[in-house]
Amino acid sequence: MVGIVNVTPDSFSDGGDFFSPDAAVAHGRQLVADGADILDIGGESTRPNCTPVLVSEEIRRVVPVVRALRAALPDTPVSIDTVKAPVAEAAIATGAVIVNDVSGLRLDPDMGPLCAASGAGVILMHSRGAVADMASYAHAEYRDVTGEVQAELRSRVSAARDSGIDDRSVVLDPGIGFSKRTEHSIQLLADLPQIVALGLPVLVGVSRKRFIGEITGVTTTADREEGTMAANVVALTLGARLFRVHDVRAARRSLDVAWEIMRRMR
Ligand code: HH2
Repeated sequence: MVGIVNVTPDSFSDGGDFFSPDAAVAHGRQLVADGADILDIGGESTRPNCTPVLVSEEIRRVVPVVRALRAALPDTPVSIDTVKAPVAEAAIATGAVIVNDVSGLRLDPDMGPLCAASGAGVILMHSRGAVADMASYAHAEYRDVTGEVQAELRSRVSAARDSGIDDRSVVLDPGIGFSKRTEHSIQLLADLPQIVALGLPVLVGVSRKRFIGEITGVTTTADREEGTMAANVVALTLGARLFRVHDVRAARRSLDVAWEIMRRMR
């Protein structure tokens, strides 16, 4: 279970809630108490038309939070959600051990070599385009969404290998809601076994996303928790093994119950 700590003023569901380091650290502690195994710290929103964040500002946002969380929760691995190698480098120097790159190593040529040299774990997420438009529909044209996402993820795995990253450090993520319309996100989740077939652990990030709002009619992002639970449980049954969520307690409980049943299936 990966708990989300957004140190941003503008994230789509919790922007501004944990923008001060103290609030972010208190939130991280709560998420771990609720059952998070990993905390994912982000200092830049990917919501469409978000304000670009300078490297120096992103470092200023995330490094104190990584440092404080490492001190407060030394047994909880910290992941840094960034597409910028200098931000990842600063976070790793402060104790982060996983790089969550929503561009799948596409946007910063230094990211792959940095991850290889540091031995960090790497989440390779599928997306298209730049940070400002990757969560929009600007590049959401597909003839076969699952086939194309699978092929593009395979090429990101090759890029990771070319940088010297060990396959054992890599997790794949289909990038739900990134360069995808609602029908694409739903189809990808339904076809998750084809992403699992790439042979690496799969993470899904469905938490509170737009496709849930479009299915249920729920516009308030924080009220999309029931839909989030349903999508996570289905993803678990289809092979996902890591879940990036805002509401860790509800996700932990629902996935623990689903898993107890699943592991006895004959
Ligand atoms: N989704 C978001 C951000 N980072 N990382 C991975 N690996 N997978 C995801 O699905 C994913 C992600 C978007 O959610 P959030 O962090 O809540 O919003 P924002 O980008 O507005 O900060």
